[in-house]
Amino acid sequence: MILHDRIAEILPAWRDRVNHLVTEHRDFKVCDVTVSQIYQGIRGVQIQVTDISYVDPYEGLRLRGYTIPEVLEKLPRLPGCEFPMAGGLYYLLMTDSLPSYEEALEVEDEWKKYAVIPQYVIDMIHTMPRNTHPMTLFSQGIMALGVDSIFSRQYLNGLAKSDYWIPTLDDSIRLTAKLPALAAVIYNWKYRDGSVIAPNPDLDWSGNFAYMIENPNNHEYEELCRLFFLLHSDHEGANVSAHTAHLVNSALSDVYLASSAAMNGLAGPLHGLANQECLRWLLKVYNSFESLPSKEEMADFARAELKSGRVIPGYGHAVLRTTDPRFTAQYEFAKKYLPDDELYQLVCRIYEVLPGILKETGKVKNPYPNVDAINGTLQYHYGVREFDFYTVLFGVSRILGITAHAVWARALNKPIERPKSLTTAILEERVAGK
Ligand code: NMX
Ligand code: MLT
Repeated sequence: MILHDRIAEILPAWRDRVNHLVTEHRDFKVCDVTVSQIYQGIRGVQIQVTDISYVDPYEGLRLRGYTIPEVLEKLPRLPGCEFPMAGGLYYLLMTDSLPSYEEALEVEDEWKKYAVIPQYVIDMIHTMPRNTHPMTLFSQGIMALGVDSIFSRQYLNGLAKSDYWIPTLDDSIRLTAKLPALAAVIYNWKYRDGSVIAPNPDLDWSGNFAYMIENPNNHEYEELCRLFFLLHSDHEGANVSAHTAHLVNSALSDVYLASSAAMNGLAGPLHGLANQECLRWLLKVYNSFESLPSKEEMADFARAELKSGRVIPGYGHAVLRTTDPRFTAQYEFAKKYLPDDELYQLVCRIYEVLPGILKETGKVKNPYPNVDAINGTLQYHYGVREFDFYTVLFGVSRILGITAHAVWARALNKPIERPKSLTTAILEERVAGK
């Protein structure tokens, strides 16, 4: 397949670069670790190298070196579409180069071969209690798909280490191919009549999700899916979900196991679940006022929230120190397609006021919005109002990045990840100079 061919072509040069660093500069010190970093979530400690994406604190995400506006401009799109095909994005993430239109289509066509969800996975989901969180179902579904892992089978048959990346890529294509349909099975069972709608071969990967949940606003919602799935695909290697996947996959657990584990991290309210929490909070604000609050009213409301010890979802970030460009891209979408939407206008009002209020606290390091501050608003506008589902959409997209990291970790022979922990007594002795 085209991704295999391209990776095989560029891999020797990448292996040379890594070998050179490891052999010629093995003792070069990359960073120090302080006591406060150890106790504060290993924040800022540079523990990994990955080339799939990078987050600059002041500029935000670059996917394979390209900013979000560049990716949106340069990736190929289908005729009549404003936003690019996810197939082209996957080509970029996997191969480090921008695809031609034909190359993006080839990935889309490969996905179409594997897009259908096996009946046993549907049955498993349909037997779960109705109140199961959609992220639990999503994680379970991914695990269940793993019975067919090509990597795990070939590993048992003695596959050479230098070839681990090949079945990892095979698994990655088969898993990512099924994600829109898996998400749609979950959505239709949780919130609709449980119908299983087969993917439409005439649509792309992203557009198919809109089709399979029978979204009535089809064309605009398809466009939103293309944008949303692009924006959430990766955020370098050390966020909770990507790092979890990397750790699990480093034990040579296959990409199904690693992606499922990642989704369990994404399901946390400080990470991906923040988009669900964000919309809940936005509706709470909306319902507290009869019309759009004034700046003063909004500021008073936000101060009261902070005073009661709550975090304001959608604001702040562990790495970013500016407005998240993924927020900005969706903000632009809303400005164009839903300028009169009252929740969007509330998002704008909050954006005017909240950074100043968060700065007043003196402790929030990034007072600006992250991606979650707006994405639920757009879904809500297009009728996807079941906000506990939003993190599944984030997950569908994020596994594109996670699997690209996994293929390259295997291609570059990264070993099992196993740092070191200390005891409090050891640390006390060290700081005392003993
Ligand atoms: N509202 C209220 N307080 C906040 C916020 C916020 N939005 N963001 C940070 N703080 C507090 C934080 O709780 C901490 O307080 P304390 O010292 O009392 O424990 C203090 O400010 C310093 O935290 P930071 O160093 O600025 O942030 P950190 O790197 O620890 O955490 C987040 C980053 C994203 C977890 C944090 O900003 C947060 O909880 N935000 C709200 C949840 C959210 O939007 N998460 C989504 C992240 C993005 N995603 O897509 O996954
Ligand atoms: C993400 O997209 O993973 C989030 O913004 C969280 C992060 O980068 O830490």
